[in-house]
Order: sequence, then structure tokens, then C-alpha cells
Amino acid sequence: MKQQLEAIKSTAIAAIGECDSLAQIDEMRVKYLGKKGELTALLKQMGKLDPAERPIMGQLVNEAKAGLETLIGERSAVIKKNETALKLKEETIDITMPGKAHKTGKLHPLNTVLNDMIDIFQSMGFDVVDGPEVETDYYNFEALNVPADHPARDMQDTFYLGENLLLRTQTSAAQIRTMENRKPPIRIICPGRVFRADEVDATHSPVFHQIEGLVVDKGVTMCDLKGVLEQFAHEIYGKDTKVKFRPSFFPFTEPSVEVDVSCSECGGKGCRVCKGSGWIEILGAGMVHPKVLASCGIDPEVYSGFAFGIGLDRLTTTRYKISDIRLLFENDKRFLDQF
Ligand code: 2U9
Repeated sequence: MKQQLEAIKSTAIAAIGECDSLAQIDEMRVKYLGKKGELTALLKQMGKLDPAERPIMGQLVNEAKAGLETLIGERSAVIKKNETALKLKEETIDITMPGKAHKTGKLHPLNTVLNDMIDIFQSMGFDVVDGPEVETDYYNFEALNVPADHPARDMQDTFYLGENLLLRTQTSAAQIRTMENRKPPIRIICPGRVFRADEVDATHSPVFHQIEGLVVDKGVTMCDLKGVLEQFAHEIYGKDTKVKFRPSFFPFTEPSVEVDVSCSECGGKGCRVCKGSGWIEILGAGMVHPKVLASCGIDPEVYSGFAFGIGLDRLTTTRYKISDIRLLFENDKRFLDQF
């Protein structure tokens, strides 16, 4: 029996030493120490022994059990340590690796320029006012002193949606509504989409964007108009930019002007961008026509005002050297990703 015990011990020691997973260790525990294990089976054979030998043999088997128990414990600890080391190695994160770049959205170039313009006018005390894109003939033309026979009112130039409804050709209607609803002093800008039945080409689109501005108060003069628009031009194009006011005509302003800035491309010498003139036209403006003030219930004998209209698309194409206005409306990601 002693020999049997020694044989079991030495095979168990070798087998435990070769285990390299906790599952194998469990198998060893069952095989040698479990209820149906080899050492338990040996104990059950003790009855066959001489009574005097039983305690000695019992002690030897128990010592062997304890020895194997310790060995299994030690081997388990080694396996666990190895498994943890392996897991740590496998799961190691190299924090020096470059991260995955997240694609973030960007502002459309029109919105970047618009935001700049809004910042400039807000810093001069202007509020931003919104209005509908579908307007009535009254708010788009009549209230602005645009006569019935004016070419802008022709079907060829304006998108009519019905007898009296149309897609606004300028954002002025929103300013008329503001004058109807607010008492002066009024200092507002109205940015937005406008629509004209233009032939489409590299410089014309049937949908484009404007920022119109309106100031109404007692004692507002052409000097205020000049000061605000010069300030705007210097903020957008730089302090050294020259600003020129040319007489012009609009039905809704009297007197009217168009404003040119010295060409930023050639500094005023004349080039392809300014068509050799040295100047680039950036906006139209004027003192609000007394008839327009009166049609909104504002007494032109007490109040005066100035207004201006700036095309956002031209400003954007010149700033970013975009050769074709249509690119602004096509939503081509290859184009938009460049900004
Ligand atoms: C009210 C009264 C007057 C707005 C004005 C212009 C001159 C002008 C153009 C600029 C480029 C249109 O986008 S564009 O083609 N606009 O030249 N706009 S004065 O005058 C107003 C507005 C509102 C109540």
C-alpha cells in the first residue's frame, strides 16, 4: 500500500507541475483529492490492513493529501500570476499612439462671413431681425416705394407664387414690419435668403443672400450712414482700405449711394478682379425715402433714417477666391471641406 501511495504521489507531483491552466488544476484536485479520488480510494482500502498499521498508513495518506493540497495551491498561484501577466500584456494600451481623428462639421463659408458681419453690426448696436421668405406684393414692393411699372415687379425678374404672393427679392420687408411694430430708435440688420429670376451663371444665382440694415431716429443724417458703412468696410477689408461713395438711385432711398472699396487684390492699381478700375462695389445704401417712413406710420418730418443692402455671396466669393457662385449652393463636400 505504501508503494501504491508513493506511486500516486510521484505521478501527482509531476502532473500538477505540468498544469498550466486553472481548469487542469481543478482536474488534479478531483483526480487525487476528490471523493472519488485516488487518495480517498486508498484510504478506503485501509480496512484490509493489519490494525496496527492502519494509523501509520492513515497518517501517511493524510500527509500526502496535505502535501498535494499545498502543491495544488502553489501551482494555482503561479498559474493565476501568469494569466494576469498575460492579460495585462495583451490589454496594454499604447497611450503614445495617435488617437482616431473625429470628423467634425464645419461652417459653410457663407455662414462664416455672415457671422463676421453680424459681429461687426452687433458691436455697433444693431439687432438681428428675421422675416418670412414668402412675402406679399405690398411688403416686398409697395411699402418700399417700388412703382407698379418697375422692372423688378415684372414676372421675368420675380418668382410669383400667386397674384399677391412672391418669393422676397430683398429682405427689406422684414424691416417694414419692424417699423410698423416698433417705435424709433430702430437699429436693425436683416440677413437672409432672397430670390430673383436671374439667368444662372458663374456670378448669378436665383437664390442668394443679403444683409440689409436700417437705422431710424431723430436727426439721423448721411454722416451717420457714412460712418457706419466706413467702419464696416474697414472691419471687413482692413483699416487701410479706401471707401468711396458714388451717387446712385433706388426707389426706397433718397439720396442713394453705391459704396466701393479699393481692390484688395491689387491695392487699387487695377487688375482682373476689379476689371482694371481699382475699385470693387460692395453695397448700396441711402437715406430712407420719406414715403417709406410714412407708409409705416413714422412721421418723416420728425424722424429720418438710413438703409443699406449688402450682397453676402459676392463678399464670400471674393474673400475665398471662389471662381463660381454656384459652388456655394451645390453642397459638394469636396468643395466645402476646403474651408
Ligand atoms: C427699408 C428701406 C430701404 C435697402 C437698400 C440697397 C440699397 C442695395 C443691393 C445690394 C446688393 C441688393 O444684394 S444686392 O443685389 N441693395 O443696393 N438696399 S438701399 O434699403 C432699404 C431697406 C429697407 C425699409
